[in-house]
Amino acid sequence: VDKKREVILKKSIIPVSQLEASVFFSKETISLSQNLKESNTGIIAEHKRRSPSKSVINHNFTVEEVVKGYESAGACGISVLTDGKYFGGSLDDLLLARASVNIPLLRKEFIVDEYQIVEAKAHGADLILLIAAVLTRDEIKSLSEFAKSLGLEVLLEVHNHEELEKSIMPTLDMIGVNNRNLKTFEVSLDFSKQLADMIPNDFVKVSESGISSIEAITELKPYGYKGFLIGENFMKTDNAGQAATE
Ligand code: IGP
Repeated sequence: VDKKREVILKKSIIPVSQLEASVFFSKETISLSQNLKESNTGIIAEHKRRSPSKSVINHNFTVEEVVKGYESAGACGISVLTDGKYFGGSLDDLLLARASVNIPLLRKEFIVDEYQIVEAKAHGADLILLIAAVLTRDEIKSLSEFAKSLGLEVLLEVHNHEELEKSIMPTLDMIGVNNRNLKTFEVSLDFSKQLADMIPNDFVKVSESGISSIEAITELKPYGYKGFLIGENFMKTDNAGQAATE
């Protein structure tokens, strides 16, 4: 509800036509799903200053330093949180990241409106996140179709069987299982393990959140996971990029 109000306000401040005039809007996007298929590490590293479950994670580095570190460490892609209220991020973070690296960028946001997808593209994103927990099947369909029409890939996030079942459709590229329950903050890799078999093979499988060791990745790979979205574990170190190489 908050996001919808935010979007309505912003729409009247920056019109779509202005976003469409941005240099990035007409730039060709880079495919994260392709990178993940070809990679044997599959790391998607996240820029995350703070979170509702952890408050401050790290404030010692600029976005540019963090994302350049991730890129040189060999990440397949980078997730940039643009939500301000809960994560302290912004679209400026996405823009700065775009100006710093050449690997695929995910706009990490609670997307509820096409306008946010236009914003994502205009600020240099290559893909967007859609969260099944906050969208109906019809919304997932129209938002993913719209993203695809702009050349953006779509990562759909699920946390349980029902969310997965209602969401399967050909306009998605990757399906991510969030190991963190967004309501209780409980984290367990079992969520990824339990849902793995139900994700059709046409989608690249991504495991998100709570991944803090190589062992976790080794454990998840046999379930078919190709992508591993890691935020806090990299951000909390003194050298986020270095952590991504280890
Ligand atoms: C990263 P972690 O536990 O490595 O910091 O998690 C990422 O998965 C998490 O930030 C996330 C998220 C989200 C944030 C997953 N889904 C939806 C905001 C909205």
